Amino acid sequence: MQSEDGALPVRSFIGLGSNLDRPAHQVRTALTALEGLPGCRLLRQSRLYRTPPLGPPGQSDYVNAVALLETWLAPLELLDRLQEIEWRQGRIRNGGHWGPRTLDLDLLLYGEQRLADPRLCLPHPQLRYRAFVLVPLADIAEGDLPIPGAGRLDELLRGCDPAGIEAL
Ligand code: A4P
Ligand code: MG
Repeated sequence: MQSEDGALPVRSFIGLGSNLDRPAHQVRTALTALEGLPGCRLLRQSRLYRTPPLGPPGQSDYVNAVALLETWLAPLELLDRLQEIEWRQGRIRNGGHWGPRTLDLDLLLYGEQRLADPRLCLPHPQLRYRAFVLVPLADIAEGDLPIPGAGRLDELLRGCDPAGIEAL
């Protein structure tokens, strides 16, 4: 499919995470919202995983998943749409950086684009280190998926520690 101006879509992976207010429900609701996003098509979604929290101690476990979109939106437009979904789902930030949240949507990859905008870094700078992202990503991507600046998905998976991560 092409947009009216003939532009081709880009494949973009989105990371979903929640550890407040029925996390699995938050993630499923967000997947439904991604399915309805204008200018996008939801192509694949990973299983949902329960994952140990990274960040300040005392947080509950997270539920994480990854979705693959085909999108005609520019990267910053897509980020705006993701942040609208976060706010619609009542994102509460009461734990500071890396603290608990009802919904976090991270733009992990936008094709093979690299970007260092004040509002958007691509690929997501933490992607390469995080088993709670790499494990669900591997559900829906090939091992040779390029992560610009970091290598291939299968190499990164070998270097991460999946301890405590369980499919729901
Ligand atoms: N921003 C820049 N690049 C991006 C990108 N690629 N995708 C900017 C999304 N946003 C991006 O993010 C702050 C700003 O980053 C945004 O306004 C956007 O312009 P935020 O999500 O509002 O703030 P934050 O979440 O507190 O910080 P940060 O660094 O984004 O945290 P993360 O990386 O999202 O990590 N443990 C487990 N098990 N599972 C999790 O999902 N998540 C976090 C949060 C911590 N621990 C976790 C999990
Ligand atoms: Mg975030």
